[in-house]
Amino acid sequence: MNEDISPNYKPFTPETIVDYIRQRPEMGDVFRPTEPLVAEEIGDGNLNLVFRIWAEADKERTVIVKQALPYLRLVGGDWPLPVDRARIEAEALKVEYKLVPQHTPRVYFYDPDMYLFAMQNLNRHIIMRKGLIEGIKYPRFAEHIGLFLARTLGGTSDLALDFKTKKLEVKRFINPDLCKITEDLIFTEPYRYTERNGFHKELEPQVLALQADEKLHVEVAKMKEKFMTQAQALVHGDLHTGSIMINQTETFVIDPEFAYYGPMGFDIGAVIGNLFLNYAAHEVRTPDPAKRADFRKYLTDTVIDLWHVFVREFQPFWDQADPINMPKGYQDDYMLRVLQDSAGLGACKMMRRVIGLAGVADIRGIQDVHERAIAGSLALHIGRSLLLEREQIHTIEDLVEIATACKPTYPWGKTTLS
Ligand code: SR1
Ligand code: MG
Repeated sequence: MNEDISPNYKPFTPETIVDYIRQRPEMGDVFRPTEPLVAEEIGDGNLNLVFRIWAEADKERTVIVKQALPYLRLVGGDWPLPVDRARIEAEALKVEYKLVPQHTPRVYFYDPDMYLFAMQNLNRHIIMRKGLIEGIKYPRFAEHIGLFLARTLGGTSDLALDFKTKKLEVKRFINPDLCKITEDLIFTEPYRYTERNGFHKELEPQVLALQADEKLHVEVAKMKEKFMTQAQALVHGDLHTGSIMINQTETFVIDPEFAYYGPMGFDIGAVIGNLFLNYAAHEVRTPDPAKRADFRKYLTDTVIDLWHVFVREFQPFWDQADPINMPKGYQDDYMLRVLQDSAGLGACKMMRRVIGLAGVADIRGIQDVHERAIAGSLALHIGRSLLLEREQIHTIEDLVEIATACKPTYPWGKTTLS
């Protein structure tokens, strides 16, 4: 990493952010110049400071300020990270807001000296991962995320942008250090020994088998190459269910600091993979078989529906395509490749969340280690199958069939390990 940080940069605290935000002219519509404001730091992610600020007299007048730290918060000062990622995130949000404002928070401003931006506070929504862990269904999610994916991926691809704009956009969103995190944490470290991996000892036999499976490594390498070389569209880059704020009527996608030009399947696969991580977690989180089957049907119906919405909402990009350059056969082949990429890339994202650094609460939050291993085992089987069998997938129903045929391995019996 080689970056000159602005000499004015300083990380804010809840005390100092209040004066700063009061002085920003862009906040004039939200706050009055001298009124008392309250702030708290609410960042529980892996990377940044996040402040919630509101008017003492009216909690509804509120903003979120997100500031990049020059290191990875999850690990500390030993892992430096470029603060320019705040610019990438703010610019990606602006692109997404133009394409799909109903599912993107509004950005008020970006400050290139402080590497922070202010955005709409989604205070009537919760992180989707938390809701899914509790077994809450979101009936409008498939429609919303299918539309978000189609508009943001189609709308930033060569199907929508002219030859020059597309290349300049690729340049504007070059994001090497955050892409390197993905290359290491998703495509490399889960498949070898490293101290950063975070699986429990109970899962070791299955992890060691994956780490010795050369056939699997070949397919992971193909996915990594795709991630590193295919500048197909502006992808969010980290579209797991922790990057989605939701309620029964609305869905917003947040946190695109990993945005760059990459394969569409990386985002679609992230959503699908995270729904299947939750599916795996309910193996033990919902012991009642009828309730479990019901919630899992919601999850698999969501996977199926979101893909169909994606295809439907992507169609306008094909309707304006040159029929000689891009005949129907090419269009069908393109969509099939996106589907198979979603399976393969989503599978890699599943396996990393079980084996590597930064696991997901769906699985790592299961207290009993034996139960956690069962859920993790199922997630690994689903990931492995989707990756190895992705070329046999021709419809989204094929994908769901492969995933739902998987079962966890129970070789270890009840244990006292903790
Ligand atoms: C080291 S950062 C760990 C993870 O957090 C983000 O959400 C990304 O998924 C990244 O891989
Ligand atoms: Mg994030």
